[in-house]
Amino acid sequence: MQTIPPDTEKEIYRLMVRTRLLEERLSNLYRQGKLSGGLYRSLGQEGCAVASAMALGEGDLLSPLIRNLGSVLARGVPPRDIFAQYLARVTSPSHGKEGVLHFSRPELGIYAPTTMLGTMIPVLAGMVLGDRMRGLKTVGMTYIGDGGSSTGAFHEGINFAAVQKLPVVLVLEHNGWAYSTPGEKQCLAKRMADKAPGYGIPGITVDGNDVAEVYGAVREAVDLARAGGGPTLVECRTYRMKGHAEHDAQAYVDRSELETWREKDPILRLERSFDARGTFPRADRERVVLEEEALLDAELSVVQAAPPPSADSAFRGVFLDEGIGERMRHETFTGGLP
Ligand SMILES: Cc1ncc(C[n+]2csc(CCOP(=O)(O)OP(=O)(O)O)c2C)c(N)n1
Ligand SMILES: [Mg+2]
Repeated sequence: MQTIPPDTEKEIYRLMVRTRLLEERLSNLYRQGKLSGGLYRSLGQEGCAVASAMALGEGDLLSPLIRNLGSVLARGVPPRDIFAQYLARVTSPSHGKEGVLHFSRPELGIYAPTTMLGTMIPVLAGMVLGDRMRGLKTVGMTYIGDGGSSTGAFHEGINFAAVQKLPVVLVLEHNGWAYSTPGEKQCLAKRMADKAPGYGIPGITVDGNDVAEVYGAVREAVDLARAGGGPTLVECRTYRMKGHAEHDAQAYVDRSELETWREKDPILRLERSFDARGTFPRADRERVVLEEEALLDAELSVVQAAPPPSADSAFRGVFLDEGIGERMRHETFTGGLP
């Protein structure tokens, strides 16, 4: 397993703090009735999202799920884009028409998830297949939950990626719940990584709240994929510390389970590890937290000043805008598109 370079480890710490503080602000806005839709937290899973995305290289592709705010921040999406999405401002990547993480930033290699769980696996497999046909060595990473790994799209996508030896890294966030359905009612396999040999690909299980383990395993999977070794399934054992979304009070969860996992919090774990090794002293970490607080406050006030989308914009960008469809059809028929 590869080790994390010291600077990357510090950056992972900063990005986990950013993710958590950003979600705390979103949670307050949700309670004030200011968000236009739901809020899906990644509390307790920030390490998995951030460390996996940090293992990608430049030009690689990533499609997040609802618990992967940390992944998109790690790929360079600024917090103001996230605030603007949730507050439905015209300045958001989806121009105020869609909330949550359903937006693309192709220049950062980020592609919006479709809502149907599992479907981004075949989509991403197709994208990296296209890149391979053009001679590029792009790696594609996407995520799936323990629940989502029961879908047909998961099976079709991973099987297709496997037989085509496509450079896909699938991070399976095994957090114990799929909405209110507990793990044992979802799948009888104790290790979700055991699904991988059924497709003839490597599967590895790591502690998803230990960023060193996540980064090491995912980095190895990325390197293997880029070298032509095909996909890897990386199962990250973690825990969903909040309900499915802010409107879900988690009444079905045993409180003692939350207490156990609170001790395994990924930020706390990394802080303890820094202390044990005598690297990245507490005072420096506190500075990071203050910097992140200031950044988020500044970005939020800019976003709050922006307007919502105009009513007539509802009709734009729904279908292919005029001209684009014509051009795409022409380029497809004449072989202009890859
Ligand atoms: C095919 C499909 N079925 C159901 C849903 C509704 N849904 C959205 S998230 C979710 C729970 C998913 O659980 P899991 O995959 O374990 O991810 P987690 O929420 O735990 O991160 C469900 C049932 C959906 N989006 N797609
Ligand atoms: Mg789950």
